[in-house]
This record gives sequence, C-alpha cells and structure tokens, in this order.
Amino acid sequence: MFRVPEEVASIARDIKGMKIRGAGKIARAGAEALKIAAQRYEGPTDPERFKGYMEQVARYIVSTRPTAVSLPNAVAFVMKQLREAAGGFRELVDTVVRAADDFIRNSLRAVETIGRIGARMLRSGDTVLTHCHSTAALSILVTAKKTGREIKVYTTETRPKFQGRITYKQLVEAGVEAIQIPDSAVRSIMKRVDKVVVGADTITSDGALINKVGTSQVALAAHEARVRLFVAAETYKFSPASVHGVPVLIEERPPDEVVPAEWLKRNPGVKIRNPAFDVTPPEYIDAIITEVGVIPPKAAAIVLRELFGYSYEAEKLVLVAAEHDEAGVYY
Ligand code: RUB
Repeated sequence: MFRVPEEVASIARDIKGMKIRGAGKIARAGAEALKIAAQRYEGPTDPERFKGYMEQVARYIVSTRPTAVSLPNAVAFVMKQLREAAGGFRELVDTVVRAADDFIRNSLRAVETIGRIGARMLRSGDTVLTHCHSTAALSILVTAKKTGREIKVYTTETRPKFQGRITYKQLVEAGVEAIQIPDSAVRSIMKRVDKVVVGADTITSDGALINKVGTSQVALAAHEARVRLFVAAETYKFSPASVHGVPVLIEERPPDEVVPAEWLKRNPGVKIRNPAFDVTPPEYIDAIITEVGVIPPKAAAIVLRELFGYSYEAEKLVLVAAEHDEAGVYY
C-alpha cells in the first residue's frame, strides 16, 4: 500500500485546507514535501522501487490543489532530475534533496528579483491597487517603499477567504500606506488608482492570467479607467501544458466558505457556487513582471519555450491534478 510520512501528509492537508496558500508558497511546500518523502523513505532500497514510490508521492502532492501550475512545475522540476539520475539509492535521495533545495532557493530569489524590477515601474506618489495576497506582488510594493518610493495601496478584501487582510497587514508592517476596500468598491475606487499590481497562479501560452477570483473584474475596471495592470509572476507560474492545449482547471471550493455552515443548515437547499479563480484575458494585461524581465503577455509562449522546451513532463502532472477534481470548471 502507498504510504507517506505524516509530515508529508500534513503538508498536503495544509495546502488543501489553505493553511499553506499562494502559488509560490504552495510550490515551495510541494518541493519540500518531496524532499521529506525521500529522506524518510523506508521501503526497499532498489533504485527503481524508490523512483516508483517517488512518482506516487509526486502525484499525491500535485492532487492537493488543481489551479496553480507552480505546484506541478515545482514537482516536475524535482522529478525530472530524479528520473534522469543514475546511481544507487543514496545518490537518488541526494538528487531529490538537492533538486528540492535548488527549487526553493531559486523561487525565493525570483520573488526578490521581481520586487526589484517591479519597484522601478512605480513612482513616488503612485496609488496602486492590489487584489488577494500575492507574495510576488507584495515584493514589488514593499521594495518600492524600501527604495524610497512613497506609494499608497488599496487592498481588496478578497471574499470569501479575505486574503486581502493579510496583504493589508503586511503592507502596514512594511510601512506602506494601505487602505482596505470591499471587493465591490473596486470600480469606483479605480478613478483614484494609477497602477494595478496582482500576482498569478497560472499564465497560459496565449498570455492569459489565472489568479484569485475577482482579478478579471479588477482588470475590467482598470481597462475601462485606462489604468495599467501589471502581473507579478515567477516563470514557474507559466503553464507548459497550455502549449499542448491542456485547459486550466478552476478550483471550486466548498459553499461554507461563502456563507457560514450554520446559515446553510437553517436554509437547506440553497445553491452556491464558489470558484476560487478566474481568467483575465491578455488584452487587459499591460506587462508581466518575471525574474527574467518584463514581458508583454503575448511573449508567454517564448518564455515557455525557453524554459521548458515544450516538455511533456509537467503536462502529465497537471493532468493528474485535473482528473482529481471533477467539480471544477475548465478554462
Ligand atoms: C492566492 C492567489 C495569489 C497567487 C499568487 O490564491 O490567487 O494571487 O497565488 O500568489 P489562494 P504568490 O489564496 O487561493 O492560494 O505571488 O504568493 O505566489
């Protein structure tokens, strides 16, 4: 029977239950889980058996949340090195540990670089609007402040899980002037906004952005008001599977995130939908700020070819995630 160490199961539960959330953090946690699984492996030390076990762990980790491609990309990064590694059991374990550490280190560095690049695109006096809680978008806003740019930031609440409150808190802690607004105030506030900065869960080869539900409404309001919209996205947020026409699964989360379970009990039969993400078309995006530079959304395919060479590795894993949640909606 397939077993994972409790620490790995706990990471999987935390990703599913959104204790670990945000596409970058999910990806780093996925890499960490693979590392722990390899280090704690107690089965037969035959290299092929170990590789087979790690393939199962990889599928298990990827199945936790379906939309952010950062997770299958992180897992694919580690597994590719394991698949290609020769040598005995110990060497294989070392390969997984090294690959996972490399992914985590590079990922953190990418967030920092995006902060530096993105901060240069803001000016003192700018009013910025952000949605949800994105570590990459925050890196830009906080770096702007650190480099002497006095900005003001509107943060949406981001119903139903209120991740915008985390953004608000972290901005204030960093000394950035922040103002919390309800999601429904976005269009009226947009008149006072100079730039929008949001994060990404997935970017497809045609330059579309999949991010927290509500992002596309923010983009629509920005477009209408001629406000520029920037996406902060590490390159592991780009979907190699989308090159092959594989759709992105939009996660549907439980109804009790929208209304309290108690209320649902008192009002049986109420129908609720809770899509966690939405799709912003490339036409509404001015630039994607990555760790390899600022690109127009239509250059997504080039980034994908340079980085993944149209590999099928991550696609397989994305498909596993997609099969997992039948209730979801495909983009
Ligand atoms: C979080 C979300 C974030 C992206 C990018 O959704 O949509 O904007 O994941 O975040 P959830 P980061 O709370 O459902 O995970 O820049 O931190 O990777």
